[in-house]
Amino acid sequence: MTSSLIRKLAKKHGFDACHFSRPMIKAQDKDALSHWLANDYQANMTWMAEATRLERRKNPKRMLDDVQTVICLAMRHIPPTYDLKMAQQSKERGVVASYAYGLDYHDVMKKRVKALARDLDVLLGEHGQRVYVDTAPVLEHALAASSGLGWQGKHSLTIHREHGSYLMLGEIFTTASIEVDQEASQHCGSCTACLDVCPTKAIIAPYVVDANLCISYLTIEYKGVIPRDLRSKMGNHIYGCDDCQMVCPWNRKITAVDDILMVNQAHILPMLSELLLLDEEGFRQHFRKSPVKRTGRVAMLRNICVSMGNSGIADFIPQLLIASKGEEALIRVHAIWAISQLIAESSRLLQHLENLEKDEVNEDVLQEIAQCRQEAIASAS
Ligand code: B12
Ligand code: SF4
Ligand code: SF4
Repeated sequence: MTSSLIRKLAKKHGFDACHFSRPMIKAQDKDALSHWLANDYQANMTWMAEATRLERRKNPKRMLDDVQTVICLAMRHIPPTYDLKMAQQSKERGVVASYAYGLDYHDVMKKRVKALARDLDVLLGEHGQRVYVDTAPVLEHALAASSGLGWQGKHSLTIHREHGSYLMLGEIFTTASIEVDQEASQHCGSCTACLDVCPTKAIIAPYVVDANLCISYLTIEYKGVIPRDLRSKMGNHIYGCDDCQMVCPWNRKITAVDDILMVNQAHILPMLSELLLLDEEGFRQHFRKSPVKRTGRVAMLRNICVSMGNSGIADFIPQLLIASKGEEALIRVHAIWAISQLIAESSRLLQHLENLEKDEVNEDVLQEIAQCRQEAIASAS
């Protein structure tokens, strides 16, 4: 009874799914999380391995005294507006993950979850509650699966039977005891489309993603020099990656979605050459209210250089030469790599590298120049 009233309220607040679970994580999920961390699949996201946060992820009861129920919520976002082939062929453009086409979902979703929580205060009377969206130490997929919201696909994301996986998840933990739903059943079957398509083979086994290899991690969370062997596999992804979701059969039949994140057309397949021109102020303005702003200009321009390097478009070279002499070493490293990918003639490339080396003092940049030189010499002989 209470659950159906809450479901109605959730719908009123714009949620596409609302399910209920006890605050419990199964032993196999706890073990899988420990195994994931033991293998360093969390990459530089060291917060994931912090003892207190880990303990909370494994024991949701630690999140709120006397918590009885977890209300699992999902909101859909507009899926990619192109198919994989079209995205890959748009070489002069960068691919931005569809959840980032518009406003930052954290802001939009948190407001809605809080509004729903206020209604619950009225409906449930005296009770304790806390709301979470993404960043809290909550094992969202495991709770979503046990609440029946959706199963965890082999790409590790939660799939809703009708709405697919282009979802944002959030939870309300409450001390009220509400009847719970049945656990979701698995519907991946023998499909392996996501594992097969992943450009960097980051889905190292069904249900397990090594963040070190995932383009989403490399382009958004990671702020350093991108490993050389991964750069060419990144194609024209400049912010996040939807490839494993784009091939998923469960995303084929999804119905039209309300534009709750207010898509900004400028963020769909933007021109690489325009983005590389952005200075700090221009970047802030361009990505105001977008999740992209969290990644910062330097990391974003790094990603743009990599995409330019993978484009095969020689017209990018003059712009990259300017970037290779810019202020930020991180951008210089990737601009130089990109130049080395686009200049086929070794003698010309070696000349550029020699010029760039003259005034360079940064170790990472010098190392990049040395590696590009070695490769140019090897390809000439
Ligand atoms: C860290 C993180 C990342 C990392 C690591 C991703 C990962 N797969 O672990 C990086 C930066 C790579 C990332 C990328 C993305 N993320 Co992210 N991310 C998170 C975050 C904060 C934690 C995830 C986590 O705990 N990972 C640790 C691993 C161990 O957990 P797990 O994947 O659930 O692991 C389980 C399985 O391995 C399972 N398992 C193991 N063996 C088996 C066997 C079987 C049979 C089964 C069923 C299960 C199973 O057991 C483990 C424990 O339950 C969550 C939010 C949250 N608080 O949960 C968002 C979240 C998962 N991300 C989200 C999104 C949208 C993305 C991207 C799609 C963004 C993009 N477009 O670029 C990509 C997708 C990449 C991918 N294929 O996973 C959404 C997913 C929405 C959905 N539909 O599920 C979330 C839920 C955020 C949100 N609140 O909406 N993300
Ligand atoms: S988001 Fe991209 S790189 Fe990461 S697992 Fe999916 S397909 Fe692979
Ligand atoms: S692509 Fe296939 S294996 Fe991967 S999540 Fe979708 S149904 Fe499951």
